[in-house]
Amino acid sequence: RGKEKWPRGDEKTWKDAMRGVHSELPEVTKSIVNHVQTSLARAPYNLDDLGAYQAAALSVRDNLIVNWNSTQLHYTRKAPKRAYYLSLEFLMGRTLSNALLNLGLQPTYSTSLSNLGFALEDVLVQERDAALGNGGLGRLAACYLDSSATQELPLWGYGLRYKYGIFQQLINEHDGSQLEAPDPWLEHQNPWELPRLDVTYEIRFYGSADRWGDGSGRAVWSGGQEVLAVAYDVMIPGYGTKNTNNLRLWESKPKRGFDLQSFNAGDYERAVETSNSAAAITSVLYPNDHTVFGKELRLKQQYFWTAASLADMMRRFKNLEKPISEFAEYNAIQLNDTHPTMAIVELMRILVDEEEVPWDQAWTIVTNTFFFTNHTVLPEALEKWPVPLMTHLLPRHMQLIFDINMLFLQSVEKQFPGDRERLARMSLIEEGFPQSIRMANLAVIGSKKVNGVAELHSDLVKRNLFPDFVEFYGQSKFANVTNGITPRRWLDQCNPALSELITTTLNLPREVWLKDLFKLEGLLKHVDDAKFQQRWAAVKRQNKERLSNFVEKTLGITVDADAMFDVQVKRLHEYKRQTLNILGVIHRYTTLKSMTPAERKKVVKKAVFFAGKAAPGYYIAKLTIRLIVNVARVINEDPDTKDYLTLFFLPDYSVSLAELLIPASDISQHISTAGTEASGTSNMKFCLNGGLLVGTVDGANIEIAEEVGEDNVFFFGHLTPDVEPLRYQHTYHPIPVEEKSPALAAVLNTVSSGIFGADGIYEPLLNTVRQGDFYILTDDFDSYIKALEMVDEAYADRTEWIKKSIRTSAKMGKFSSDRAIQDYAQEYWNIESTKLVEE
Ligand code: OAK
Repeated sequence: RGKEKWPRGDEKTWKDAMRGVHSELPEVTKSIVNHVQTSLARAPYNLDDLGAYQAAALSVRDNLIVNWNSTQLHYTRKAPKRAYYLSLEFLMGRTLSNALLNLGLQPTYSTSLSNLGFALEDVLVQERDAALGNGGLGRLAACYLDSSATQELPLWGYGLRYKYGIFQQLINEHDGSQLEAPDPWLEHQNPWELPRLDVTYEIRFYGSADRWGDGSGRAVWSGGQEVLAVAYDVMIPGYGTKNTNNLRLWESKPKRGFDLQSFNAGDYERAVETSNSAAAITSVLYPNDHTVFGKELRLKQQYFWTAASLADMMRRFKNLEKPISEFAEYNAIQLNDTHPTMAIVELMRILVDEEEVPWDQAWTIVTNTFFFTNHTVLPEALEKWPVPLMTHLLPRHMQLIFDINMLFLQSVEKQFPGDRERLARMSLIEEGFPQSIRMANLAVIGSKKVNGVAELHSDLVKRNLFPDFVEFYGQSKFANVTNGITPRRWLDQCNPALSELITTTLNLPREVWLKDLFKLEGLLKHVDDAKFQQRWAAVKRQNKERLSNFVEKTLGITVDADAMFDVQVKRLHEYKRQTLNILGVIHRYTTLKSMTPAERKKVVKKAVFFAGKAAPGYYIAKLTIRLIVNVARVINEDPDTKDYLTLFFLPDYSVSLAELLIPASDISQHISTAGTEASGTSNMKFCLNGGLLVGTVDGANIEIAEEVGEDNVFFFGHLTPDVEPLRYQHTYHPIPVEEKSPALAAVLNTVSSGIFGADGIYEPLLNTVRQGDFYILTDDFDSYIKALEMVDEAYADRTEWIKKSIRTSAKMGKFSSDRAIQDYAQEYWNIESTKLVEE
């Protein structure tokens, strides 16, 4: 560090704090310095940004723990009905900035850190993302935790404490392909969790189940292997309240350090193996999104987590000393997709086998406790577990599933006598070799209500996924809760400049509009105010520069912040059609190439950004990444066009990267084949930050357009009812691409020609379009290109564009996750807010 002065910051502040000469110093400064000295055992002389982060985090954590403790005590004393959100994924991102915002301590920490020689923004980025999720489903769970605490609802999350989160994505410099590296996120200590080494449960696998044989349906399950579940609690602060909720994550451990019996018998290897296999359960998050592989370890994860969570709830319920028949009056359990469906069977097991509740009464309790959300209609995501695997791993649960199924089918038979095909369709067991268990059917029949995540999606759930169940139970069991996002993280934290502008324009404290997002409508009356328009545009410009600086630092390429920023960020999947986007980019590139320099000067400059991970085994998705990266290499080097079009694939998409990208977008793309994207939530985030939307008539895009007006959304493409007939046509009466869309055919040929990489490496990807074209790119391409032309035209009129941007943001009230969580609380769980008050 040469001549730089040490310690950083104000020497007297450091010295006084360390010597205990405290009187004049702010509490926060004392606390940070104290953590540097004691918890970190470090001196100020070599403290770097990471050390400052750790000390600040530990100091903030002290505040959280106090609130968390009081909240939990408050819940225990008041004993309200509680809700539990069971999710295999919680995509939390960073915590320090969120905790500072929610506690209202941002300015204080900023000042104290600055006196100690650190800039808050440099300190915040030292934190590693908690990335215990794949995509939309996991991030939604995180937003709902934020909203439940903010709304002072007694809700806990339950999940797994994976040792490795979602893999880190690297791009192979040589060929542009995706590489995966592990994400050992717990390597540095994690200040946001509280290990509860005393809260443990023994979870059984394998063994045998013996029925009592007395007609009661009861059985005894014994033997097999027992694994220990250990609780880690993550504190979830609410915004503008002291209420601090809990996210309990389970870690698996061998029950004893070693299997002593094998150890003593001289079989050291086997002894260590069982201990490995116990720890393996919570070792890694499965990196597949929307696809199931039927691996035994995944089923182990699901059971381990649901069994530990239910044992925990049961213990808490028993402390209330209420009759077991009242279980559902005190507990509501939300199933985040089918992953936690075994909880239904496990609660039956506890009630019937352990609590000796008669079968019918047990089933009534179960079906009043659970609620089920479906998050996709894609068939490859429908979980089905082989009967032989379930019989081996969870013999008692297999018996219970057969019993539940028999009684259920009897009631179907009663309502629809003699309809065998209906019985076969509705059965929990799918015939085949081997037979398998339909987890979605089990989730439906075991739950009080079933919901989709946007209006269109909820209709498709009823019409395409569960039509027989709608006929059987009636419409009222099936409903909709349109997804939402937390405006705290997705506006105030990621876009402080816009938040500030909104606060001054609305002339309301931000605490007010951040808790009642409909207040944003107040912006509408300023939409024609030229000064306001300028400020709005200046904020967007500033965010674009922030992104440009990041891109320059990470990729070494300069981005012109004058260009229109066009962003598509999400998991790579054929249904999301990143392929359509990259083929559109190539079309724009070849069009530019064919122009004269004078013509080019009239074209709207554009920078296109992609980011997103592909599942490690998803060949076509990985090939798409490779194409994007290699097209970027060609385009960004082309002297004819690089002033007008640049293309970037930003590696390792994450919550934190989203926080940088979203505020910088002018336009974002949500272009799934109609009827395939259940909702989408990043579409809401972009719009909230004043970005406009290019999209298909799909998922929540539709409801966004309803709010902001169709003239502020760039819709294109075929509608949901067209998709099936088109697929039929592709199969039985195919029309060659050349006829359907000459423009697309030309683009495909450009790729085949080898200018982005020879040897036909992209042919398998191109063939998904040329043959079969399941996601109807050939049918949508021309209207997609037209929509992008409309975007160019609209963007050229700067003032009109800014107005569209303001109007869009102003109408996002509906998409706050506060609205969504209140809907669940009132219409599903029947729980009430309970505010923590100081005593
Ligand atoms: C992941 C695995 C299995 C089933 C569904 C998913 C998933 O992430 N679905 C996504 O959920 C989001 C939250 O509801 C929706 O916004 C996305 O449209 C949906 O694809």
